[in-house]
Amino acid sequence: DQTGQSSNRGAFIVVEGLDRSGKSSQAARLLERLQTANIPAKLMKFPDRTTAIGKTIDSYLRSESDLDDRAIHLLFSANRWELATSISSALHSGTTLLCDRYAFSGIAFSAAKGLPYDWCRAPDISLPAPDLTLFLDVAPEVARERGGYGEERYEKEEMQRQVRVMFQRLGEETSGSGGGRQRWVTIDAGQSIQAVEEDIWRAVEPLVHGVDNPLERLW
Ligand code: T5A
Ligand code: NA
Repeated sequence: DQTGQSSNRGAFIVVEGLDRSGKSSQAARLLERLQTANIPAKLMKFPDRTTAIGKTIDSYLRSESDLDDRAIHLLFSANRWELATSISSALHSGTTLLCDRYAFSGIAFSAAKGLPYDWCRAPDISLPAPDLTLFLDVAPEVARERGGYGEERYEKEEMQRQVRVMFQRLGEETSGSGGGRQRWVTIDAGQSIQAVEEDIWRAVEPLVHGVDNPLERLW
């Protein structure tokens, strides 16, 4: 465009991490920062517990119901697919989209339970791919000390340890040759809330005026 800052679409930025790594706190701060800078931005969250599928997921996570491991995995993925069109239309209308958890959580948690990694990845193939994934990395023993830990199904230290290994594998695959333009940045989430916010801003700032490359599909 005339300013030379051509921006075909908004950036798709995903925040991932272990339970209690500070994703929601940081996503909210980032949204506020973008809005203060007059950048059109929107925040989404997965699981989106408000839809019919989301309500089933919510009940499962709060241990009010039980489901086969594969069935719940597919519901988490279906919950993303039911919002995939709104993700791409928001991006193409120029909105920067922040997403609190996405397909990487889907794979990491189910694979940590023992389901085959490739099987876990299959239902998320060809979802809109983030331009940037911020992985908030924190030692499970640090996360454990934070507010609210242990209230939901997966918030046990041994499970979180397995999940962390899976996230590391996903990060290597995403930033490796198969990842196209998709970037994976690991953030030390064991720091103060303000220090984490600054590290995140450094990674996000180059994308806030929009991106030119077409929206990719996962894997
Ligand atoms: N899941 C999810 C799957 O199995 N498959 C999937 O496909 C998906 C999408 C629910 C569960 O679902 C699983 C993963 C999860 O186990 P959720 O709804 O995102 O996922 O979980 P929540 O309970 O909402 O969020 P988390 O537990 O992950 O917490 P956050 O968002 O990481 O942390 P936040 O910001 O709420 O902070 C937690 C506490 O820590 C403090 C905060 O003030 C708060 O008290 N805190 C800090 N304290 C010190 N230093 C810092 N830097 C801090 N940052 C935050
Ligand atoms: Na959260």
